[in-house]
Amino acid sequence: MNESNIITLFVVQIVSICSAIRTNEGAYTKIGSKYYYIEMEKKLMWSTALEKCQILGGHLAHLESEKELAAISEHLDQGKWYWVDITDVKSEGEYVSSTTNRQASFFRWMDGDPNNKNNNEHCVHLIYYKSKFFMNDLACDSTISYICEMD
Ligand SMILES: [Ca+2]
Ligand SMILES: [Ca+2]
Repeated sequence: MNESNIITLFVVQIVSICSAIRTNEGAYTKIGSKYYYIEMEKKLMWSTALEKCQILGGHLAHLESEKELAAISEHLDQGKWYWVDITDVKSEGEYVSSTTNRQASFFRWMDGDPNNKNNNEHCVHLIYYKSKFFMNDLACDSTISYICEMD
């Protein structure tokens, strides 16, 4: 790598750090008993959101109770969809938490879901429906908002 490439790389990193600071990216907030970062602007595929949360020192949100879902719901934009840490990409119908690598323990599915539409819905997100947020399985390459959680 020559000197100008190194300088370019350096500048790119500085710019991305400044952008992160400006947008408060990765600023975790205590909601209920946990710390979350809710991405309001960027939309990513599930796997990219998973990596992004790791880069930001956490993991995709691991919801464990109705109480946690209700608490985080207060902070979400009802017009947006948000990835959480559940996927059945390895084995259809077996919903695993990517945080624990074990079967997920808490679900609040929307009526009629999970429906694995077109045999291609393996990642779980939150969606506002009528009066509250529910879970739905969605194609993993959909680009939507996401919620990170830090332990
Ligand atoms: Ca599925
Ligand atoms: Ca679905």
